[in-house]
Amino acid sequence: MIDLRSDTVTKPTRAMRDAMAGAEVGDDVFGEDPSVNRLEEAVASLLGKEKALFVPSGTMGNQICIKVHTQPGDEVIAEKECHVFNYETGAIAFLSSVQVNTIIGDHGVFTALEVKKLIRPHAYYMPRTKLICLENTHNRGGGTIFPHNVIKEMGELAHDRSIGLHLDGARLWNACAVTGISPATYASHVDSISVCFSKGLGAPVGSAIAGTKDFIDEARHYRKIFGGGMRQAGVLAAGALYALEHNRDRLREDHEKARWLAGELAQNRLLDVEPDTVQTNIVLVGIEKTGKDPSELLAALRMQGILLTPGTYMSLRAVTHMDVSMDDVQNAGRTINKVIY
Ligand code: TLP
Repeated sequence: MIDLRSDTVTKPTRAMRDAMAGAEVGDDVFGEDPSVNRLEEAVASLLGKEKALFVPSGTMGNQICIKVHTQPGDEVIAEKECHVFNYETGAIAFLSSVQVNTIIGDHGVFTALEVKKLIRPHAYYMPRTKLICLENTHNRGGGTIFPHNVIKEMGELAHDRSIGLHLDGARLWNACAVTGISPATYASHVDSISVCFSKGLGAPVGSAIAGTKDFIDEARHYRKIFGGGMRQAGVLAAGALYALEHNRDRLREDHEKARWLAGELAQNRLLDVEPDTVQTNIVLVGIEKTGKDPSELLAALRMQGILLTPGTYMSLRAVTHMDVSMDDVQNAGRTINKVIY
């Protein structure tokens, strides 16, 4: 099987497993796990924030941040296709009891002016706009890099209006690998940020959030409420540290594979692929002209050993990662073009 469903499917390498097996551990609910502490310090420093917190998943990281920023009944401005709105099982309503005011972006990207238009005036009968959420790279946008200057403008707007700004940076590393902009520079414009180790970086489990000391102290409280207080989590933190140290530079290879795949599939007259929009490791493949449902095509491709997921409306998604080689991706591309003709 050539598994292009997600960059979450990667398995830890021998060297990563060795690092995990040898990790020093302690009880992290008491703050006594040296490996977790080391990871949190490394992430805070990499992101230029006062403090960071290790969490079990990207979803928990985002949802804790939303919880800390808001009160029930508040409003969050987010892009219509973003992860916190589409793929976190309604947690934003379930856990924080807030509502989302959405913007339709261009491949997930929107401007500060569009946000400005949605910020509620102070009126007792209106919800309070408390948070703006960004996603970089943008998953359903096709791995799009949110432009740094726009994030900076968002930061200025949020600051002026006393609104929080959160960045879902599950794949921030991919953006940094392309733009050369440091994680700390991106993070400097936002109040809170989540990053993942278990996507392109190849760790088996784990994400982190970062912000001010006060923000993270509050976040630690909610992590426990949400059931994310882990004990000897140093085994996982060691995998995450290994991933951070060894697997960020190689993300460029995943981007090259995605570009190759997009170019190959763009030659298929039944598929809509925009190779110019493929900036990182995600390829969205429009299938409207095939006249078939995503599920039908996914099943046909599975029979030929290719695994993809549904993308946005009438599209499939392919994600490249460290466990598929360029050869695998080339085989997958040619096979997809044979199956869909
Ligand atoms: N995304 C997964 C699925 O949930 C769609 C994937 O396969 O891409 N933010 C972003 C931008 C993400 O893409 C994801 C995972 C998360 C947050 C959540 O991370 P986890 O799965 O660790 O909760």
